[in-house]
Amino acid sequence: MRKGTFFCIDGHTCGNPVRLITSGHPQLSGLTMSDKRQDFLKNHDWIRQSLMFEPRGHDMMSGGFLYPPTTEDGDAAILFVETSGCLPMCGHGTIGIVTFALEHGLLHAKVPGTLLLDTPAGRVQINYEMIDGKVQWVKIYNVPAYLAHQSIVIEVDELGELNVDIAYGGNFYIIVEPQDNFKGIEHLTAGQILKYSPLVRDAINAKIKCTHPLDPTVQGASHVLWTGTPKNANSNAANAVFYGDKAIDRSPCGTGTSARMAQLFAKGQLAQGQSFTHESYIGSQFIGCIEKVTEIAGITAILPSIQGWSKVTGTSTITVDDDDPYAFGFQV
Ligand code: PYC
Repeated sequence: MRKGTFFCIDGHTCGNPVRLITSGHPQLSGLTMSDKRQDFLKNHDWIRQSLMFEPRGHDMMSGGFLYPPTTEDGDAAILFVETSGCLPMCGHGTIGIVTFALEHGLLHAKVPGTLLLDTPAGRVQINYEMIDGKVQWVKIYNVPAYLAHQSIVIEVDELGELNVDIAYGGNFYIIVEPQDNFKGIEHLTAGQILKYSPLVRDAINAKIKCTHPLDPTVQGASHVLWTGTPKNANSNAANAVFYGDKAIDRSPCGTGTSARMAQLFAKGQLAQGQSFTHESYIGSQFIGCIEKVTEIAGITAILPSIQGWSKVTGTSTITVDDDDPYAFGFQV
């Protein structure tokens, strides 16, 4: 029996995959996107597993659904899906979803060039430029980002002692900067990043409980952001972001760039209004900026912006049948 049929627009944001699923949306209960995220995870997670895991997806697969706005002035809402679950916020996913939806006539801005989107992490504003039906760039004014914990020492097999910070930029990021036992991403292979990152994540989550002060459903340090020397002369910094169980972000990571700017701001190394060109593991770039300084629940935070681009690579109709032993995918 047919369990589901999903029309998808596939593409990438600065190299990292984005799958916008435009049909087969489950009806979600709840008033906010955070509530709806919980409902999706509890009652409809098979859709994510089917569309993100092999054989219909792969380790890096990431995407989302557009929903009607949950606020009066919103233009639309996004539910993010990826191999690790449903992220509260995803920067590269938002840039891709907005680009694909605008180019396919699925999103209409009340004010041309501007969109207000509701995400599980909160409201984000989008600015974009469209020429001859093609979106040239998308800029996200992201949710508040802040440095959550500083200088935590962990012990990691093979590497030894590491001193790390944790910052929030829509997800909680463990930030590893060059130090005695880690010389920078240019000194690690992709295989080593995939091997050490889960060890770093486990060590941190065993030691510290990260919970968002305004939404207790957003918890746990999920991503590991390793820093290093950029390949491009015009980049300010480079990173390799580990997410899920086996993924290194091919884009510079929108929520990771927000978290990194919050960390650098808190340490006095990046100022309000300063532009921050952040490079990914494959050398693609986002332009970040600290737009404003604010506070959430008494914590000093920044309002970051991130700008990048996406390209559509194709469309597909994905079917999920009950008699397929891998209807809900698998992970190796
Ligand atoms: O761009 O925010 C992002 C992101 C999160 C995980 C992968 N990319």
